Amino acid sequence: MNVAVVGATGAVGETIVQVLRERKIPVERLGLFASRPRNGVQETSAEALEDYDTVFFAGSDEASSEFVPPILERGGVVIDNSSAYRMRADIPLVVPEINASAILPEHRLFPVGNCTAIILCVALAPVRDAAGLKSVNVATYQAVSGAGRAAIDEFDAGEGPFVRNVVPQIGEFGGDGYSGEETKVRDETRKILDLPNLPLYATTVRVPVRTAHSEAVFFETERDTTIEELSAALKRARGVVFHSEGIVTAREVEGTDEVHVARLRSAGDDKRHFQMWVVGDQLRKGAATNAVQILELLLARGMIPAALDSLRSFARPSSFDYARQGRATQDDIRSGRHNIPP
Ligand code: 2RA
Repeated sequence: MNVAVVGATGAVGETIVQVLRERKIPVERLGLFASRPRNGVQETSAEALEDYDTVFFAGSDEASSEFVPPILERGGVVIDNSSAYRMRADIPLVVPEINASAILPEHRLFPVGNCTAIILCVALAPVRDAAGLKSVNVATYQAVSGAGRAAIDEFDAGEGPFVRNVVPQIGEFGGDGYSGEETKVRDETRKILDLPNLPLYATTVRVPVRTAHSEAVFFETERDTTIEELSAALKRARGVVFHSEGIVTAREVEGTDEVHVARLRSAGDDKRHFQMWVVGDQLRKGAATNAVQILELLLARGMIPAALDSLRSFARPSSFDYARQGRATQDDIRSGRHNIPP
Protein backbone atom coordinates (compact mmCIF):
# COMPACT_ATOMS: atom_id res chain seq x y z
CA MET A 1 0.00 0.00 0.00
CA ASN A 2 1.36 3.40 -1.02
CA VAL A 3 0.38 6.18 1.35
CA ALA A 4 0.75 9.94 0.88
CA VAL A 5 0.48 12.67 3.48
CA VAL A 6 -0.42 16.12 2.12
CA GLY A 7 0.47 18.88 4.56
CA ALA A 8 3.29 16.72 5.90
CA THR A 9 5.25 19.64 7.37
CA GLY A 10 2.33 20.86 9.50
CA ALA A 11 1.62 19.88 13.10
CA VAL A 12 -1.08 17.33 12.18
CA GLY A 13 0.77 16.01 9.10
CA GLU A 14 3.92 15.32 11.13
CA THR A 15 1.85 13.55 13.76
CA ILE A 16 0.14 11.38 11.14
CA VAL A 17 3.56 10.18 9.93
CA GLN A 18 4.58 9.43 13.51
CA VAL A 19 1.35 7.55 14.30
CA LEU A 20 1.57 5.50 11.07
CA ARG A 21 5.01 4.35 12.22
CA GLU A 22 4.03 3.75 15.84
CA ARG A 23 1.02 1.65 14.88
CA LYS A 24 3.07 -0.31 12.31
CA ILE A 25 0.72 0.34 9.43
CA PRO A 26 1.96 -1.76 6.48
CA VAL A 27 3.08 1.09 4.23
CA GLU A 28 5.33 0.15 1.31
CA ARG A 29 5.92 3.68 0.12
CA LEU A 30 5.25 6.86 2.06
CA GLY A 31 5.05 10.11 0.05
CA LEU A 32 5.29 13.43 1.85
CA PHE A 33 3.75 16.51 0.25
CA ALA A 34 3.32 20.18 1.13
CA SER A 35 2.56 23.44 -0.63
CA ARG A 36 6.28 24.14 -0.85
CA PRO A 37 8.96 21.46 -1.45
CA ARG A 38 11.75 20.99 1.11
CA ASN A 39 13.97 18.18 2.53
CA GLY A 40 12.27 15.08 1.14
CA VAL A 41 8.85 16.74 0.97
CA GLN A 42 7.49 17.26 -2.54
CA GLU A 43 5.21 19.98 -3.81
CA THR A 44 1.59 18.76 -3.92
CA SER A 45 0.19 18.15 -7.38
CA ALA A 46 -2.59 15.95 -8.77
CA GLU A 47 -0.07 14.08 -10.94
CA ALA A 48 2.32 13.33 -8.08
CA LEU A 49 -0.53 11.94 -5.97
CA GLU A 50 -1.53 9.49 -8.71
CA ASP A 51 1.00 6.95 -7.39
CA TYR A 52 -0.74 6.58 -4.01
CA ASP A 53 -3.65 4.30 -2.99
CA THR A 54 -4.44 6.17 0.20
CA VAL A 55 -3.92 9.87 0.80
CA PHE A 56 -4.11 11.68 4.13
CA PHE A 57 -4.81 15.40 3.89
CA ALA A 58 -3.65 17.66 6.72
CA GLY A 59 -3.51 20.98 4.92
CA SER A 60 -5.97 23.71 4.05
CA ASP A 61 -9.61 23.33 2.99
CA GLU A 62 -8.52 24.71 -0.39
CA ALA A 63 -5.88 21.99 -0.88
CA SER A 64 -8.43 19.28 -0.03
CA SER A 65 -11.05 20.80 -2.34
CA GLU A 66 -8.56 20.87 -5.20
CA PHE A 67 -6.76 17.55 -4.83
CA VAL A 68 -9.32 15.16 -3.27
CA PRO A 69 -11.75 14.81 -6.26
CA PRO A 70 -9.21 13.37 -8.75
CA ILE A 71 -8.06 10.79 -6.18
CA LEU A 72 -11.64 9.63 -5.59
CA GLU A 73 -12.32 9.50 -9.35
CA ARG A 74 -9.54 6.95 -9.82
CA GLY A 75 -10.77 4.85 -6.88
CA GLY A 76 -8.28 5.98 -4.24
CA VAL A 77 -9.08 6.41 -0.56
CA VAL A 78 -8.84 9.80 1.15
CA ILE A 79 -8.71 10.53 4.89
CA ASP A 80 -9.09 14.28 5.17
CA ASN A 81 -8.34 16.39 8.23
CA SER A 82 -9.62 19.59 6.64
CA SER A 83 -13.20 20.73 7.16
CA ALA A 84 -14.01 20.74 3.44
CA TYR A 85 -16.20 17.62 3.40
CA ARG A 86 -17.15 17.00 7.05
CA MET A 87 -20.75 18.13 6.90
CA ARG A 88 -21.71 16.49 3.57
CA ALA A 89 -24.79 14.39 4.31
CA ASP A 90 -23.61 11.46 2.17
CA ILE A 91 -20.20 11.22 3.88
CA PRO A 92 -19.72 9.73 7.37
CA LEU A 93 -17.76 11.60 10.05
CA VAL A 94 -16.10 8.69 11.78
CA VAL A 95 -14.76 8.47 15.31
CA PRO A 96 -14.00 4.74 15.52
CA GLU A 97 -14.99 4.40 19.18
CA ILE A 98 -18.41 5.83 18.41
CA ASN A 99 -19.68 5.27 14.89
CA ALA A 100 -17.49 2.81 12.98
CA SER A 101 -20.74 1.31 11.67
CA ALA A 102 -21.33 4.47 9.61
CA ILE A 103 -18.66 3.24 7.15
CA LEU A 104 -20.22 1.54 4.12
CA PRO A 105 -18.30 -0.51 1.52
CA GLU A 106 -18.79 2.20 -1.13
CA HIS A 107 -17.25 4.98 0.97
CA ARG A 108 -13.86 6.28 -0.19
CA LEU A 109 -13.69 9.69 1.48
CA PHE A 110 -13.34 9.94 5.27
CA PRO A 111 -13.19 13.40 6.80
CA VAL A 112 -11.73 13.60 10.29
CA GLY A 113 -13.77 15.84 12.57
CA ASN A 114 -12.72 19.00 14.32
CA CYS A 115 -10.31 18.12 17.13
CA THR A 116 -12.37 19.79 19.84
CA ALA A 117 -15.51 18.00 18.65
CA ILE A 118 -13.79 14.57 18.54
CA ILE A 119 -12.50 14.90 22.10
CA LEU A 120 -15.92 16.09 23.29
CA CYS A 121 -17.75 13.26 21.51
CA VAL A 122 -15.53 10.50 22.94
CA ALA A 123 -16.54 11.75 26.42
CA LEU A 124 -20.20 12.37 25.60
CA ALA A 125 -20.98 9.13 23.72
CA PRO A 126 -20.97 7.00 26.91
CA VAL A 127 -23.30 9.54 28.55
CA ARG A 128 -25.63 9.43 25.53
CA ASP A 129 -25.67 5.64 25.71
CA ALA A 130 -26.22 5.49 29.48
CA ALA A 131 -28.88 8.16 30.02
CA GLY A 132 -29.55 10.05 26.78
CA LEU A 133 -28.37 13.59 26.10
CA LYS A 134 -30.78 16.51 26.25
CA SER A 135 -28.39 19.46 26.01
CA VAL A 136 -24.71 20.35 26.22
CA ASN A 137 -22.86 23.51 27.13
CA VAL A 138 -19.09 23.52 26.70
CA ALA A 139 -16.28 26.01 27.31
CA THR A 140 -12.95 25.06 25.77
CA TYR A 141 -9.34 25.81 26.66
CA GLN A 142 -7.56 25.10 23.38
CA ALA A 143 -3.84 24.64 22.85
CA VAL A 144 -1.81 26.85 20.56
CA SER A 145 -0.76 23.88 18.40
CA GLY A 146 -4.41 23.70 17.25
CA ALA A 147 -3.70 26.90 15.34
CA GLY A 148 -0.89 25.26 13.32
CA ARG A 149 2.86 25.21 12.92
CA ALA A 150 3.35 28.98 12.52
CA ALA A 151 1.44 29.66 15.74
CA ILE A 152 3.53 27.09 17.63
CA ASP A 153 6.79 28.59 16.38
CA GLU A 154 5.65 32.07 17.36
CA PHE A 155 4.49 30.86 20.79
CA ASP A 156 7.76 28.99 21.40
CA ALA A 157 9.61 32.21 20.61
CA GLY A 158 7.57 33.95 23.32
CA GLU A 159 5.65 36.02 20.79
CA GLY A 160 2.19 36.28 19.30
CA PRO A 161 -1.36 36.73 20.62
CA PHE A 162 -1.42 33.68 22.91
CA VAL A 163 1.51 34.50 25.19
CA ARG A 164 0.22 35.50 28.67
CA ASN A 165 -3.27 35.59 27.22
CA VAL A 166 -6.69 33.90 26.88
CA VAL A 167 -8.40 34.63 23.56
CA PRO A 168 -12.15 33.89 23.22
CA GLN A 169 -12.18 33.74 19.44
CA ILE A 170 -11.17 30.81 17.22
CA GLY A 171 -12.17 31.38 13.60
CA GLU A 172 -14.33 34.13 12.21
CA PHE A 173 -17.56 35.19 13.93
CA GLY A 174 -20.80 34.42 12.11
CA GLY A 175 -23.93 36.57 12.10
CA ASP A 176 -25.22 34.67 15.16
CA GLY A 177 -22.22 35.77 17.26
CA TYR A 178 -20.65 32.29 17.35
CA SER A 179 -17.12 31.75 16.03
CA GLY A 180 -16.28 29.31 13.25
CA GLU A 181 -14.83 26.88 15.82
CA GLU A 182 -17.98 27.07 17.96
CA THR A 183 -20.17 26.34 14.95
CA LYS A 184 -17.98 23.38 13.93
CA VAL A 185 -18.09 21.95 17.45
CA ARG A 186 -21.90 22.18 17.50
CA ASP A 187 -22.54 20.81 14.00
CA GLU A 188 -19.93 18.06 14.03
CA THR A 189 -20.82 16.86 17.53
CA ARG A 190 -24.44 16.51 16.41
CA LYS A 191 -23.33 14.52 13.35
CA ILE A 192 -20.87 12.23 15.16
CA LEU A 193 -23.30 11.48 18.00
CA ASP A 194 -26.18 11.14 15.53
CA LEU A 195 -28.22 13.67 17.53
CA PRO A 196 -29.05 16.21 14.80
CA ASN A 197 -31.18 18.43 17.02
CA LEU A 198 -29.05 18.36 20.18
CA PRO A 199 -28.99 21.82 21.77
CA LEU A 200 -25.25 22.49 22.10
CA TYR A 201 -23.67 25.82 22.95
CA ALA A 202 -19.89 26.28 22.85
CA THR A 203 -17.49 29.02 23.88
CA THR A 204 -14.12 28.18 22.34
CA VAL A 205 -11.02 29.84 23.75
CA ARG A 206 -7.30 29.71 22.93
CA VAL A 207 -5.05 29.51 25.99
CA PRO A 208 -1.27 29.56 26.44
CA VAL A 209 -0.85 25.78 26.42
CA ARG A 210 1.32 24.13 23.78
CA THR A 211 -0.57 20.87 23.19
CA ALA A 212 -3.85 19.24 24.33
CA HIS A 213 -7.30 20.77 24.50
CA SER A 214 -9.31 20.96 27.74
CA GLU A 215 -13.08 21.29 27.87
CA ALA A 216 -15.45 22.16 30.74
CA VAL A 217 -18.64 20.33 29.82
CA PHE A 218 -22.07 20.89 31.35
CA PHE A 219 -24.72 18.43 30.18
CA GLU A 220 -28.31 17.50 30.81
CA THR A 221 -29.45 13.90 30.38
CA GLU A 222 -32.76 12.65 28.97
CA ARG A 223 -33.33 10.30 31.91
CA ASP A 224 -32.62 10.40 35.63
CA THR A 225 -29.17 9.04 36.35
CA THR A 226 -26.46 9.05 39.01
CA ILE A 227 -22.77 9.79 39.28
CA GLU A 228 -22.26 6.05 39.86
CA GLU A 229 -24.03 5.07 36.64
CA LEU A 230 -22.24 7.71 34.57
CA SER A 231 -18.86 6.85 36.14
CA ALA A 232 -19.39 3.19 35.28
CA ALA A 233 -20.30 4.09 31.68
CA LEU A 234 -17.22 6.30 31.31
CA LYS A 235 -14.94 3.66 32.87
CA ARG A 236 -16.20 1.09 30.36
CA ALA A 237 -15.99 3.40 27.37
CA ARG A 238 -13.41 2.68 24.70
CA GLY A 239 -10.84 5.44 24.34
CA VAL A 240 -11.71 7.07 27.69
CA VAL A 241 -9.56 7.22 30.81
CA PHE A 242 -11.88 8.07 33.69
CA HIS A 243 -10.42 9.74 36.79
CA SER A 244 -12.78 9.19 39.69
CA GLU A 245 -10.60 11.39 41.91
CA GLY A 246 -8.29 14.32 41.40
CA ILE A 247 -7.69 16.30 38.26
CA VAL A 248 -6.03 15.81 34.89
CA THR A 249 -4.26 18.56 32.98
CA ALA A 250 -3.25 19.24 29.40
CA ARG A 251 0.49 18.77 29.92
CA GLU A 252 -0.04 15.30 31.43
CA VAL A 253 -1.94 13.97 28.40
CA GLU A 254 0.41 15.29 25.69
CA GLY A 255 1.39 12.42 23.39
CA THR A 256 -1.43 10.09 24.49
CA ASP A 257 -4.33 8.74 22.46
CA GLU A 258 -7.06 8.59 25.09
CA VAL A 259 -9.59 11.20 26.13
CA HIS A 260 -9.37 11.86 29.87
CA VAL A 261 -12.45 12.65 31.96
CA ALA A 262 -12.22 13.98 35.52
CA ARG A 263 -14.30 16.01 38.00
CA LEU A 264 -17.62 14.39 37.09
CA ARG A 265 -20.16 15.99 39.43
CA SER A 266 -23.82 16.83 39.83
CA ALA A 267 -25.09 20.26 38.86
CA GLY A 268 -28.37 20.32 40.73
CA ASP A 269 -30.67 17.94 42.59
CA ASP A 270 -32.77 16.70 39.70
CA LYS A 271 -30.48 13.78 38.66
CA ARG A 272 -30.24 15.15 35.12
CA HIS A 273 -27.64 17.94 35.24
CA PHE A 274 -23.92 17.20 35.47
CA GLN A 275 -20.52 18.66 34.77
CA MET A 276 -17.18 17.12 33.80
CA TRP A 277 -13.66 18.12 32.80
CA VAL A 278 -12.38 16.59 29.56
CA VAL A 279 -8.80 16.69 28.23
CA GLY A 280 -7.24 15.17 25.10
CA ASP A 281 -4.19 15.60 22.88
CA GLN A 282 -5.85 17.27 19.93
CA LEU A 283 -2.99 16.54 17.51
CA ARG A 284 -3.32 12.80 18.26
CA LYS A 285 -6.85 11.63 19.15
CA GLY A 286 -8.32 14.89 17.87
CA ALA A 287 -6.64 14.49 14.47
CA ALA A 288 -3.79 12.10 13.53
CA THR A 289 -4.66 9.07 15.66
CA ASN A 290 -8.32 9.26 14.67
CA ALA A 291 -7.24 9.44 11.00
CA VAL A 292 -4.94 6.41 11.31
CA GLN A 293 -7.60 4.46 13.24
CA ILE A 294 -9.92 5.02 10.25
CA LEU A 295 -7.25 3.54 7.97
CA GLU A 296 -6.92 0.56 10.33
CA LEU A 297 -10.67 -0.01 10.10
CA LEU A 298 -10.54 0.10 6.30
CA LEU A 299 -7.63 -2.34 6.25
CA ALA A 300 -9.42 -4.73 8.61
CA ARG A 301 -12.51 -4.63 6.39
CA GLY A 302 -10.52 -5.18 3.16
CA MET A 303 -11.58 -1.78 1.83
CA ILE A 304 -8.11 -0.94 0.51
CA PRO A 305 -7.51 -3.61 -2.14
CA ALA A 306 -3.91 -2.52 -2.81
CA ALA A 307 -3.13 -3.28 0.83
CA LEU A 308 -4.19 -6.92 0.74
CA ASP A 309 -0.89 -8.23 -0.65
CA SER A 310 1.21 -6.28 1.79
CA LEU A 311 -1.06 -7.36 4.63
CA ARG A 312 -0.63 -11.02 3.67
CA SER A 313 3.14 -10.70 3.85
CA PHE A 314 2.99 -8.61 6.99
CA ALA A 315 3.73 -10.39 10.24
CA ARG A 316 0.25 -10.77 11.71
CA PRO A 317 1.14 -10.41 15.41
CA SER A 318 2.69 -7.01 14.92
CA SER A 319 0.34 -5.65 12.30
CA PHE A 320 -2.37 -4.36 14.60
CA ASP A 321 -2.72 -3.26 18.16
CA TYR A 322 -5.15 -6.06 18.90
CA ALA A 323 -2.27 -8.50 18.80
CA ARG A 324 -0.40 -6.49 21.37
CA GLN A 325 -3.43 -6.63 23.60
CA GLY A 326 -3.87 -10.31 22.73
CA ARG A 327 -7.56 -10.41 23.41
CA ALA A 328 -9.54 -8.95 20.53
CA THR A 329 -12.04 -10.96 18.50
CA GLN A 330 -12.74 -10.70 14.77
CA ASP A 331 -15.75 -8.57 15.68
CA ASP A 332 -13.47 -6.24 17.58
CA ILE A 333 -11.24 -5.92 14.56
CA ARG A 334 -14.15 -5.20 12.22
CA SER A 335 -15.62 -2.59 14.52
CA GLY A 336 -12.27 -0.97 15.29
CA ARG A 337 -12.35 -1.84 18.98
CA HIS A 338 -8.97 -3.55 18.73
CA ASN A 339 -7.28 -0.22 18.20
CA ILE A 340 -8.46 1.38 21.36
CA PRO A 341 -6.37 0.82 24.44
CA PRO A 342 -8.30 -0.82 27.28
C1 2RA B 1 -8.09 24.58 16.75
N1 2RA B 1 -9.87 22.94 16.50
O1 2RA B 1 -7.70 24.17 17.85
C2 2RA B 1 -8.87 23.68 15.82
C3 2RA B 1 -7.96 22.77 15.08
N2 2RA B 1 -7.36 23.37 14.00
O2 2RA B 1 -7.92 25.70 16.35
